[in-house]
Amino acid sequence: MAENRRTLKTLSLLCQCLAFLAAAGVQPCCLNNRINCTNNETPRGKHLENNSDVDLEQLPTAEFAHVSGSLKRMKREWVIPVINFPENVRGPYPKFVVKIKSNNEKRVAITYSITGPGADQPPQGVFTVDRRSGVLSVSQPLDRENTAKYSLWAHALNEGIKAEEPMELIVNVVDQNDNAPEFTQNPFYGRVSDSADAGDSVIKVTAVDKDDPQTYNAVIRYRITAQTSTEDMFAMNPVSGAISVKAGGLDRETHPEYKLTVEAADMAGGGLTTTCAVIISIADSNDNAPQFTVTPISTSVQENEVGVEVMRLKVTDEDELGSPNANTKYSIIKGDEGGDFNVTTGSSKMEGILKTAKGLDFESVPVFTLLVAVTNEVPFSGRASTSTATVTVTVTDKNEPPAFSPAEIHASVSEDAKTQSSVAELRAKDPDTARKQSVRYKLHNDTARWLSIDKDSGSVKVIRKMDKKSHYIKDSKYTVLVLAYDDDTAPATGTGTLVVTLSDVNDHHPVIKQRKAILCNSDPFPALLDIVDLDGPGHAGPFTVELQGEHRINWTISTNSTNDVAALAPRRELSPGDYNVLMRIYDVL
Ligand SMILES: *[C@@H]1O[C@H](CO)[C@@H](O)[C@H](O)[C@H]1NC(C)=O
Ligand SMILES: *[C@@H]1O[C@H](CO)[C@@H](O)[C@H](O)[C@H]1NC(C)=O
Ligand SMILES: *[C@@H]1O[C@H](CO)[C@@H](O)[C@H](O)[C@H]1NC(C)=O
Ligand SMILES: *[C@@H]1O[C@H](CO)[C@@H](O)[C@H](O)[C@H]1NC(C)=O
Ligand SMILES: *[C@@H]1O[C@H](CO)[C@@H](O)[C@H](O)[C@H]1NC(C)=O
Ligand SMILES: *[C@@H]1O[C@H](CO)[C@@H](O)[C@H](O)[C@H]1NC(C)=O
Ligand SMILES: [Ca+2]
Repeated sequence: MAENRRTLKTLSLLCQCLAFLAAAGVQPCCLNNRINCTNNETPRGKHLENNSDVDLEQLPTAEFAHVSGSLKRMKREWVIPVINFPENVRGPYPKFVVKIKSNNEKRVAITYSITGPGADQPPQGVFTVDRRSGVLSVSQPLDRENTAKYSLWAHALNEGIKAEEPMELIVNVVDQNDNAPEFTQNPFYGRVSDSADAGDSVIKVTAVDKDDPQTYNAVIRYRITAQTSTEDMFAMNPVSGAISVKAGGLDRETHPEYKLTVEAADMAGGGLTTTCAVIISIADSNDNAPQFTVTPISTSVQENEVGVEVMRLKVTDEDELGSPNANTKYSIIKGDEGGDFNVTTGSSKMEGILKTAKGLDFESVPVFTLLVAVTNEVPFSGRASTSTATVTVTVTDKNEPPAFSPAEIHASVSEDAKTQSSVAELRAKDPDTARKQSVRYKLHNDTARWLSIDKDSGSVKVIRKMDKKSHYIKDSKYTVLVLAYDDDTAPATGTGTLVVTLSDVNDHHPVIKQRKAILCNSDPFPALLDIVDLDGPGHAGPFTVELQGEHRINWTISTNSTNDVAALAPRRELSPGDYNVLMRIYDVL
């Protein structure tokens, strides 16, 4: 019973102590950047030069729990009072923190000590205890940003023997606003298109504050303090630090860059401040259409020239040169229905090169009127109207050569053709209808000198016997290049090919090779007679063989359409002896 009562008493004492500590806890008195405060209203923080001016009995006290009964149970119920002590307290030091006290103090001589980081472990000696009085003091200003909390163990000894269970003392370092916000970088670089609208975000800046995030010491608000332009083009969200476009109308062409000064202030805007630069570059957008420098434009081009440069169309663009907003593309939107022209972009990207895609024909279209449009590589972002140029292309006439149609003329001549016999009538047409010209003809490589041509009419004749066995003949053909030229001062010449096929003449008789044949008189195998004809195909086999007159009585003959062979056989059994058989052979069927 006595034990219980004592425990209760101790607990109630503890509760008083807790309440007292809470009341005496030093509040963060140093708001708004005032870090020179000392608190003279409560003993905590009082300078302890000597103990004589302090009434020890009236100091806030942390009492050891009385050890009795189950230690475990005690420990669980043991609530450690937290001692709040502000950082940056102005000297002189040491300063009083709390008095530790054992209930056995009255009965026996107690000596006090503290252990733990800040006492006997690094940072050593921040806290010290008077071994006789139990007065715990701090020896130097505390820095919350360095150590926000100290855990010390208080010990009470009687003649070197533990008189109490060690008590844990937590010293919470109370934050003072001793750190200004810091921007995470300086300057910040932002970029926004010059076509951005009001409200479009540009960049978000961030500042951090080392002070206690649980207090206003670390609550940051942002604002823009200066903008380069006369008009305020940007707005800032005070809480997030996001910068956005305040009003449209940014123009890279006049203001390629803006410089802002932004401020971060803690105490939710009323405390310590830091500034930082924000450089915002205005990105180009395609808000200017490229323009042709001259319009309309006239030029001329020679007919029949493919891929020849007709002209270069120069353009200007106010957007950022070299970017897709200024680089150009071209198209012919009118006047080139036949696909005679082609416009490509020059290497500078600021000119269009008009070329002929086909050979132009002066005789069919002497003048083209083209409408060429220019755009950028990317679409226009705003309202920009496409610039066009009218290009008048005059086709200049050129002396064109007469042309053979078809270019290869085939003719056939008998190999024994008489001189002056006609071979072919050549005709070449002159396309220069706009000029009065007459066409002349010429043989180019009649190397064998067999032919003649009439200069005016183009009539080709044989002038010498053509020899089929000549080395000029290839595959029975004699090939000669023929020329047609006009009577221009600078004549134009067209060429054609005359292919003369020498046709064969039937100047050989077919003959039977065998003059004698022997047959059996009874049931004989026919005598096979070979037929020979020295003419070429067309004038040789297949052959027709006919028996003559009375020879048909005793004999029969047949020919084979595929073989040059005649089969002679007796009609009946003949008496042995010599027989003359008369037959006629034709080299036509
Ligand atoms: C802090 O110090 C300044 C100048 O020494 C003084 O004017 C001010 O009153 C002091 N503040 C407090 C709370 O003591
Ligand atoms: C400290 O104590 C001594 C006497 O022990 C006394 O002379 C001195 O004035 C005291 N100092 C202060 C600041 O009270
Ligand atoms: C124009 O010429 C260029 C290059 O010679 C070619 O790549 C392109 O396809 C041509 N365009 C037309 C429409 O012929
Ligand atoms: C004439 O020239 C053409 C083309 O080179 C050739 O094929 C032909 O055999 C030539 N004719 C003669 C007779 O050399
Ligand atoms: C003709 O040819 C056919 C087949 O090629 C052959 O059967 C026949 O005997 C031949 N006649 C003569 C008369 O050679
Ligand atoms: C036909 O054959 C018979 C009998 O061998 C002979 O008498 C006769 O002279 C022959 N006729 C001819 C025209 O050879
Ligand atoms: Ca542009």
